[in-house]
Amino acid sequence: MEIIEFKKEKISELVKRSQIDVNHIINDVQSIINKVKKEGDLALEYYTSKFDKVDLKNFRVSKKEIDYSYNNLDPEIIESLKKAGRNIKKFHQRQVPSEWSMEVDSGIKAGQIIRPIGSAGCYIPGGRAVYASSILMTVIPAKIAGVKRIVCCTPPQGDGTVSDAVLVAADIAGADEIYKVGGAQAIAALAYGTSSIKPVDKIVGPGNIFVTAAKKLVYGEVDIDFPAGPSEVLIIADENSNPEYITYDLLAQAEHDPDSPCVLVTTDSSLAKKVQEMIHTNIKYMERSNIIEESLEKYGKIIITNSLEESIYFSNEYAPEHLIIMTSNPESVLAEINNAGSIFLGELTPVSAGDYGSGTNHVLPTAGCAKMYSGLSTESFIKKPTVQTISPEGLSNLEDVVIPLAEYEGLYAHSESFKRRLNKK
Ligand code: HSO
Ligand code: ZN
Repeated sequence: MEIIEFKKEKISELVKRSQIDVNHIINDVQSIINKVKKEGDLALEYYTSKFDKVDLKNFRVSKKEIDYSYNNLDPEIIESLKKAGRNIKKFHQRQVPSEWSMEVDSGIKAGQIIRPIGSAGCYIPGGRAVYASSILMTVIPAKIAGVKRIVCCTPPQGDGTVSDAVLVAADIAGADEIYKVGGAQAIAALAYGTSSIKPVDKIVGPGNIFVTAAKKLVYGEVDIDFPAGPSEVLIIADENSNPEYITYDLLAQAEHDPDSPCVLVTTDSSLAKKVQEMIHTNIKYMERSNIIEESLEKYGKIIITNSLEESIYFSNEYAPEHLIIMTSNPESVLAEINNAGSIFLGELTPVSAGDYGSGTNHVLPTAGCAKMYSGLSTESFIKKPTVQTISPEGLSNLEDVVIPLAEYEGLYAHSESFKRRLNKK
């Protein structure tokens, strides 16, 4: 991991990391989507055989398969999933927004109600790890929001099954349907429907670049959450921070993906050197040392700043998915933070706590998207229609607004619909 002196002029260079640039694959992904749209299940069979190397005719996971997974899975893991599920549920219950109503002006009553979307599709990646925790993170908020139909899609393993932990997590979280379909073809099926998978209103969850590209292409036909690419972390540290904790927090994020960016920003150059050495010494003992080496080589950085203010400035420009504030007074730094997906305060708060079970969501915006998106939450599955009632007094109150503006816009039926009521009051 290289150590770099912070220079404000170089900020755009310094915040660069794996972009969610889907342009080079967009045509291929569009043709996958078109084929699924046209041929439905037959296209799903074709792509599952081509990409997942397994021939499936039936994509739906049966009750029998779920029961089998409960029997097959280590009881300790089942208990961990249940405990994580309880915390995630508690946290997301608190996120349910309230309905409200107010008097905007005399006789003009207006407010907001909350309604869940009708159906949600939760995508769970296969590939480099078994993301059972991601099932909890996507399904539980949808359930709490009141979504009636929650569908999960995940690629089948080589033997045509789905990992036991994923199925048990889906059951604990309350998923209604689970399908063994992955990649862009799963996103197309969720967006447009096939004879075995009915379409959904919104697709959420992390995925590889093909999934991200497909989500971008179907957006508008259905809603999506946001582009969620390789996991990333930025740590703000000072001379009192613990180099060992920092080292393992960086390694933990780097083991996700060879494109995972991991950054330490500190005012203390001796801490920087210690972390650099510790990473170097420990990397070879890690299970996933190949992935870690590649990601740290490509996007790992230790940045030395001249002040805490500069560290904060850099962090806000970087807009990391996960931000750990490990300085002496993390709360005061937090007050200055604008852009981050999820924030971890103090040296005893690792990202792994949020990844699995402190209750917060781990589906978060990456690649700088924390500048404009928040992570997945109960509100991601809730719509907020507005409601109003106008009384005779409200009509008079609005007369000098609606009629002149409607007529100025040349919309005389608008002004007429208002006038008719004025005359009746
Ligand atoms: N850090 C990942 C979530 C995860 N970690 C799942 C372990 N399992 C993205 O926030
Ligand atoms: Zn993680």
